[in-house]
Amino acid sequence: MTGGEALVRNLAAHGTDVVFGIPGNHNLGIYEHLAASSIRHVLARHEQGCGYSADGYARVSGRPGVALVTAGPAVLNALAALGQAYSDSVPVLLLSPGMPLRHPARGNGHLHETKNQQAAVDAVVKVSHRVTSVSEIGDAVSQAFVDMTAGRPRPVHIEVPIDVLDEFADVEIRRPVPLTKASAPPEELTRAAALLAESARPGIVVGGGARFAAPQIRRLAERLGAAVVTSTNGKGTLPEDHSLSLGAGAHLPAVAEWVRTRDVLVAVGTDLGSSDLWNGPWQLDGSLVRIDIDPRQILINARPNVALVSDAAHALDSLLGLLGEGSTIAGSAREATGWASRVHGEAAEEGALWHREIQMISEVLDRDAIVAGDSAAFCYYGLRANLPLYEPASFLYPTGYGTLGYGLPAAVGAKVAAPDRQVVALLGDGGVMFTIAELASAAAERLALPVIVVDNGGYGQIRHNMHRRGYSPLGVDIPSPDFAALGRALGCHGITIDGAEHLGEELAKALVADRPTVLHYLEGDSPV
Ligand SMILES: Cc1ncc(C[n+]2csc(CCOP(=O)(O)OP(=O)(O)O)c2C)c(N)n1
Ligand SMILES: [Mg+2]
Repeated sequence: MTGGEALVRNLAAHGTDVVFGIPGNHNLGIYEHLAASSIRHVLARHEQGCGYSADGYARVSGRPGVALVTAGPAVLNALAALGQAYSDSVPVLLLSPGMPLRHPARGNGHLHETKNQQAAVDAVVKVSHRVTSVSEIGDAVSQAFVDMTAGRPRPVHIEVPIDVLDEFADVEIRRPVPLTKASAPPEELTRAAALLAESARPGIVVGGGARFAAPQIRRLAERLGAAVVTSTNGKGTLPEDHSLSLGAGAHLPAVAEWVRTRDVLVAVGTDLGSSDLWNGPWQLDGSLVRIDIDPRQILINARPNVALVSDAAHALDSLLGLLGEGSTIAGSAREATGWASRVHGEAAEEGALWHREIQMISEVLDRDAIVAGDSAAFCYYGLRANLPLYEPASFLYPTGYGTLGYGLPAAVGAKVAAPDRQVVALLGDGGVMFTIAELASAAAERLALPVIVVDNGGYGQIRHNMHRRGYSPLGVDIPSPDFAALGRALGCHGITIDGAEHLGEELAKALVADRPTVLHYLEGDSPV
């Protein structure tokens, strides 16, 4: 078979059922076989969209998301999305053609020639692998899936030279490599359990790395009577109406104080990064037990007293086993709920301006709803710590890398992965313009996807920061297009909403509509 067929058939053998792509001349040898396969193709309208949709698909399905683009500019267009996936530990596979093996000369003006495409991608992802023969493709796909899923999930790239795509060879279709999950050494687990058994004021911090350990997080919290705070990516891992939930406002001063006063803090699958904590590293007077699949990460930002290099669910199952049945320490649970009301109070103050909007949205959403956001004030000051979510990986947000334009295409990927769950995209008027073309992708797929554009007339946060630095804002006051009309032009429904009172009702309609709906929400008093 050809290199193109080998690639498609090996992907299918590794469980790929959807590809987010854009065809071009150089990847025709892949598309030919994709068309003949059972893999679904979802057309994006810009390669950034391919990458963000694959990211949203991966976060929600728990399986790698695949983006397929052509060479050169198409690959570079996808790089911001790969950077986001890297920073948030999301398994995304970028497939692209590359310059031919028998490239006649450097700089010969070949269509899409990039000085060093593979090196450009390699600088951003875990590994960029340029294969050099058809027979290598099966192993390359297997290795890519191992790189994406064996340890810390990360994006990878496979580049197939254009001439290899059309070359014939005997090919074996590979099966996925069976993987075992890493577990921590028993003596380290015993040390951690001993600390916890003695603890009077335990606490738990949960990141995106705990997304497959939600039942264990809940059991540990209830066993210890420990409150749980999550990072943005961990939001919803413990249902946010649980009495032990402190929510996802890890940056709040009350959370920093709660952390400082824990005698033992268990941090699970979180890098404790400044993009979550905002106000510098936490002060920790007690002991830190850290669980992380990545032995390099486990030392960063806070050095643990006990380091459990392990799959999160494994380590927590072992700790629960060692702690035994026992009953919740009543005093500690009471203390935890006291902290919860303090933290929720601070969060509500910070998000006060959007209180009604958030309440309206919350009333309409099911418990397993998925919300995709962007780097907009409404998302990070409003939704993050104030919109209750109840499932792991239900808040799709560009945390560490902070790229704009993430939310809409990520929501497309999420809705493709989970068509029966409610998915809502919530973005700023500035951010949505970065990937507005993906409305057309969502419309073509007939996705019942509400896209709420919160319009404060420009780059609100940046405007605010310019004011703070004492100069006249430049390049931040942006006259908005008629987003509703723009949505309609791209095949969606579109309405303009002035005032919170209609938001809930319009959102409810959009969630069951026959296509996406742009809800252009004119914000009254913007804080930024
Ligand atoms: C790709 C990218 N380019 C630029 C920025 C810088 N940036 C951060 S927030 C922001 C303003 C976003 O405006 P909007 O989406 O309307 O949200 P608002 O601040 O108004 O709430 C900008 C330009 C970024 N984060 N990502
Ligand atoms: Mg704005």
